Amino acid sequence: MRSSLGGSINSGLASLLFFTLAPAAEISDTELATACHSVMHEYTSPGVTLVSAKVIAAGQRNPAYCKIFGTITIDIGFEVRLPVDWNGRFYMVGNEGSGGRFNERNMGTALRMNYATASTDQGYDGAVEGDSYGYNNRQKVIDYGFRATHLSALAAESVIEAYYDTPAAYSYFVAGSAGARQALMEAQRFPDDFDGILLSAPVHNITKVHMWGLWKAKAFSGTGHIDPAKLPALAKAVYKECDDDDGVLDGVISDPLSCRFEPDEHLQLCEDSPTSPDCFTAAQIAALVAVYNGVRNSKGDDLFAGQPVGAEARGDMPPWMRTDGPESAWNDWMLVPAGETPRYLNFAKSFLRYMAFDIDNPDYDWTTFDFDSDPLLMAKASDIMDADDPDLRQFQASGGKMIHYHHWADTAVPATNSIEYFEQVQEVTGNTSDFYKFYLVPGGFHGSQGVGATHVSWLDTIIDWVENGNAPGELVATRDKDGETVFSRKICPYPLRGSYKGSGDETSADNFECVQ
Ligand SMILES: [Ca+2]
Repeated sequence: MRSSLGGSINSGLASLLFFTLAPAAEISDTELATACHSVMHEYTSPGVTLVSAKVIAAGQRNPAYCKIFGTITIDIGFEVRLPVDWNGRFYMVGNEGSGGRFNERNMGTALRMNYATASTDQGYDGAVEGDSYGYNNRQKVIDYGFRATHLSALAAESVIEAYYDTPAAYSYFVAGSAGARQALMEAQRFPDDFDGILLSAPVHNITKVHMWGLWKAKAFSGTGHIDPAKLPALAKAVYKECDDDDGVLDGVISDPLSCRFEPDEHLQLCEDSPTSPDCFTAAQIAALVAVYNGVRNSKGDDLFAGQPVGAEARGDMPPWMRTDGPESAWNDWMLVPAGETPRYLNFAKSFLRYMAFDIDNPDYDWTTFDFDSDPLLMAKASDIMDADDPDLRQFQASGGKMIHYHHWADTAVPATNSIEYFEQVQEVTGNTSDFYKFYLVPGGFHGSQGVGATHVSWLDTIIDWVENGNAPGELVATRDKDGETVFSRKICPYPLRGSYKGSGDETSADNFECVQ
């Protein structure tokens, strides 16, 4: 079901046929360089310009590969990495954060597994254009929204075919967070681009996720500010109410939605010393209620889901957060010390200044955002950038398969936001089990294992579904430390959830079952 640009594809590389005939070791550096360069010189496709082609020798962390950089009319940049020892598949990666550069890290992961891989810059060079690239520039916003990902996917597919003289047998899009918005865009708008899509923690309705950022920032400003030193007291109160709801006192809250945690009832109110780490003022409790309940306008309409409980305790953070050790997922994504700006607010500020409204205002003051009137003013931005269309019937009809998962203790994007999307798709398509599976993973933070068991062989699972027709059901997740499994848990297709059977080793998934 892969697409092609329909351009003139060079097939002059048949003599090398790396992955089918000749072992990599028999190809000389000169032959490899010639093959890599000839793609650039001979490939033609409307609107696509290949700018450079370089052979990268095998290193400690990468196999030998041909690295192609190209542009697509006008501002879209893309990169394709073509391993000499190819597994016959295409693995496109999504972007991170605000985009504007290739996702080197994830391309590296794909390359080490011998996939041909590609990344787009989403139509702008972040190092040159900064976060103001969309300033009164609709075309840039469309590139970022969906066009750059789609056109880069098509260009990469055709470059792969030109280089290897055969198309990729299967194509996958693999991404989390901001990149998972691109993944859902592909399923919604370009259902023939990929055979398999694996996505996690999507920022799919990006206008709403930024609105959620503003809501958090407003709640925790002024008298609502809470110093992160109070997090242990908050975590203790939450876990006291809810840790054993799943039958096991294990530091993981498996079903946050069944937890009844009421800040005004379960937290200690400060009487004499509001700076004490053990208590909360009335204003701080009101801020917590607002954040746990979610975004509301003045009429009380529900605009965005609230933060599920279970992310307050310290857990493992992803390496890119550059922390010294375990931290609460509320650090930085919820609470910051007085005088600091949380990262989500910096993202939201840029978005409101240059992307959100029909006429951009670089001086836009985020504190003026009106939750009654301003969501409507983002309608056009939403049409372009929100990957929230629940109608996946074309993706289903084309035979695509999609696995979507979300860690329950994610504080960058609440898992409830994914639940809402999945349920909307179910409403449109009925039973999704032949093409779309959704999993919630208890205890995981955004992009890290947090306090839970989150290691699941997701990639093998989507490949087995696409290539062998084995639809995934119950899965097993492990929590690993220093190469050893500390404990394992059942991961269940939504709406099922894992529950302790009541006896047996609590560290083994065998003693858990998926229940309604
Ligand atoms: Ca528990």
